[in-house]
Amino acid sequence: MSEAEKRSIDPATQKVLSRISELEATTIWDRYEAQQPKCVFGDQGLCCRLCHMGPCRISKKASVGVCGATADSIAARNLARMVAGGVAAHSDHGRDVAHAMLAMSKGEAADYNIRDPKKLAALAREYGVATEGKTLEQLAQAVGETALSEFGQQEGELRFAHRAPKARQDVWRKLGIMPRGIDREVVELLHRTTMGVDNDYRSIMRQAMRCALADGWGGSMITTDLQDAMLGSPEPIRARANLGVLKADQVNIVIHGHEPLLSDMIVEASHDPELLKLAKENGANGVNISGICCTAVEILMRRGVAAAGNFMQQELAIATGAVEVMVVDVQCLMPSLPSMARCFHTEVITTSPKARLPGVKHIEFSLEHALDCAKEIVRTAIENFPNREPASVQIPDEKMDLVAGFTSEYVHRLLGGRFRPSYRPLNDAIIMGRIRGVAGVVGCTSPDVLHDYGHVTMVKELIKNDVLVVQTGCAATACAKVGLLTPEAAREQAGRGLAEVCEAVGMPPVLHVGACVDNSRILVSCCEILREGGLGEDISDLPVAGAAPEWMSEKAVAIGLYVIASGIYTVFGQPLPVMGSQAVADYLTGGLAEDVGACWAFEADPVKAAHMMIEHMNQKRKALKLQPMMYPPQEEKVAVGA
Ligand code: BF8
Ligand code: SF4
Repeated sequence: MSEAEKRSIDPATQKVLSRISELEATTIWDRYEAQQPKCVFGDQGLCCRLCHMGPCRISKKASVGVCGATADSIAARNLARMVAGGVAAHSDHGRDVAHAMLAMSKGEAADYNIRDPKKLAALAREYGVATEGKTLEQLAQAVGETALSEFGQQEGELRFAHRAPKARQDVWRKLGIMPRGIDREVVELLHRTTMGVDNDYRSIMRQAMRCALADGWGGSMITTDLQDAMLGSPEPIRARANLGVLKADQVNIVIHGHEPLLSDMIVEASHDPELLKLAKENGANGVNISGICCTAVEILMRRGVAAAGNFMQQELAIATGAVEVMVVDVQCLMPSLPSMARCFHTEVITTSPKARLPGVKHIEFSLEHALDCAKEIVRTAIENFPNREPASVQIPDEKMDLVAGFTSEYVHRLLGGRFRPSYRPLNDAIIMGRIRGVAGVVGCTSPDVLHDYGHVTMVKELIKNDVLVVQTGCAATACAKVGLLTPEAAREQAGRGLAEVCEAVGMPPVLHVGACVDNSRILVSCCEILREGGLGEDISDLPVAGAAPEWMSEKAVAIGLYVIASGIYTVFGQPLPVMGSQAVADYLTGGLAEDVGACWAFEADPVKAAHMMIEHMNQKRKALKLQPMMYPPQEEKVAVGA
């Protein structure tokens, strides 16, 4: 096995990695190796740096920190702060979208409009705004203002939390974790976890849940819904994924990060006749846009723009030698990008005032001049094309077809038909045992594990066992690259029951529902399934499970926790950094179930993890007294306990 094969199962990634070994550049994998072995204290959650009496490390020699903090409170505080970081990232993105909607409504963001007026009207009604006789701008103003007020709200309950079934809302109220205001929950969690405040790990974890819920049913949900209204709600769309989408004869602009307000404009600018003419004059056959990470997903879902890769592939895109500009906004940007770019002609451009890289060109994005800013970026890329060294261009061939864009609203229509939109066919398929349940397989890629292996292996095992899979973010890109996001995958790889359902409506067995903020769509779909009837009263009754087999980000921890606090059992590939505290580990993997009806599990083997999820679904099916599965498994399955 080559070094590259030990790092990724993706042939395109392997090819570029082999090439990089000849360059004066490191990749995330090299730097990961240089960091081994991991610091045990940090890895187990037993290092505290909260005040300058420390840093403190819990060991046999010292069982408490200088202040007396135990392993339990240190591990819980560290994890809680990861949650706060993740919630802040998703939610600050949402805040900017709300600002953009408001600016647009006042004529201060003239390049934007409302592409989905129906969704805007539905949001206005949900927010209690009378819609009759109102212009789109008036509705956008009301929705933007209400959404913004959710961030600074001090008392009461987040509005979208009321989308959850009544039984779930009761769980949250009883436990005192109903989120009040998005910023408030983040600030309170940070306050509670400073030196000498909350030192009861259960109490810390409850506030962590409240904060996480303010993301899932607040910041992330606002992001998803307002973006849909402004940029258009996704509908199934064909696209391609992997490094092979880069084009040797065109100007390549790779969009990387998370916020689609600018990337949407860059796509627009790439069609500008004047810029296309300039590209020709510079020797290029056009301007080719592709993306990395969640920004890629956002424009893939709405405009069919290709995904060049997931998180672990960002440096590799540059290392093809074919990228004129990598334009970044916020989140998951490796600070190493400029050094990789220096090996080639690639220009990295930062655009957000919140995310700068030293020595890197900065073209600041503003709502007022969005299209002009996008055009400047496209022009910079075109003018950089002649600097490309054709001899150093090595683009791997790999690119795979996919279908993406399955929002909760679209699935409603897809299953029930235009005249009778309904989740009934899905519920019936679950009740009758054609589909065992639904799994959300989401999250990052990481050098901690073999790249893409966890996602692909887990998803194949799940669909083989008649589990419908929904995906977001880098996980979806991993599975897209091997063809799992095509309708054909149903016939070729899914169990018989799932294949029958997919073939009847022409959908893939793995539904791409969007970026990481769009995990909120999965929550909404769960609510819809419950409302349709026959599968219980609460989200925790449903035969559903979540997983993040290759997680690495604080955002993944925030998502994991809000998914669990919403009642969904979730398996992470690598344990959370709390294992140094038996009490916290036990609470997260067991005690939580008493509080919120679901808990975490950790399993590195994706096949075993898939069977833990399957077993969980079987138990929920039993509790609901659903019919036995219609068809026996196609082949012997690995026997794994729950
Ligand atoms: O928010 S899956 S590596 S890109 S954190 Fe980052 Fe993880 Fe990818 Fe999108 Ni989500
Ligand atoms: Fe040490 Fe306590 Fe300060 Fe943490 S808060 S560094 S455990 S003294």
